[in-house]
Amino acid sequence: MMAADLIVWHGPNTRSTGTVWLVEELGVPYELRKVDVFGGETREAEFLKINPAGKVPAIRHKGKTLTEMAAISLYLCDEFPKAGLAPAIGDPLRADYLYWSVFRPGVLEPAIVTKAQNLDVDPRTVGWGEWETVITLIETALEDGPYLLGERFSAADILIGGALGWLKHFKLMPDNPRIDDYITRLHARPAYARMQASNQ
Ligand SMILES: N[C@@H](CCC(=O)N[C@@H](CS)C(=O)NCC(=O)O)C(=O)O
Repeated sequence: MMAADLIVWHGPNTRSTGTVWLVEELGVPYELRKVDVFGGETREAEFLKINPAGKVPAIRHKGKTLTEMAAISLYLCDEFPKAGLAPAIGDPLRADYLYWSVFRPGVLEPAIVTKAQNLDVDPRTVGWGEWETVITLIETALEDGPYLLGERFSAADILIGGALGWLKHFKLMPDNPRIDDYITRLHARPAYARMQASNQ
């Protein structure tokens, strides 16, 4: 059997679930390399050669290693455009797609950590603002359709919806009918179920 051109380093039940979900949605062959994050493997010399930051996800494609889940998502959707997970350059939805893809690490992630760890920050001096604002922005985007881009599912839903799913799981977010429906809709996707198998 030929080696897959795409390798995904994944720590079961960590942020890299989003990358596995993405490649399952893309429907491309890949080799899954599991990393024991909770056992400390990400801090070992062998893994640090792959990602010196000591974090999953990481991918290797065409001999090039890439880390950071949002960068990986943007890269893979452009490399595998047939899956239609990214509006093409020139499509008016491209702007929203880029906005939400960058929103995950730039705004949502730090807002989650600030809230979860009860950190005291001045919302005017940090780049992500207040928790309520962040959630309202997502809720408002979902007014126009089942997904962040309206009727169109995209890789941005995996980035944002993936984080929201973790928030619900860890009971960090109160009930919110629109966001709860969104998470349920995303979790019903066959690719999401296939990703869950990789967590075993
Ligand atoms: N900035 C990274 C964060 C990824 C991340 O936080 N990964 C965690 C798993 S949830 C990790 O690998 N932690 C292992 C460690 O710090 O040793 C991204 O967006 O991809």
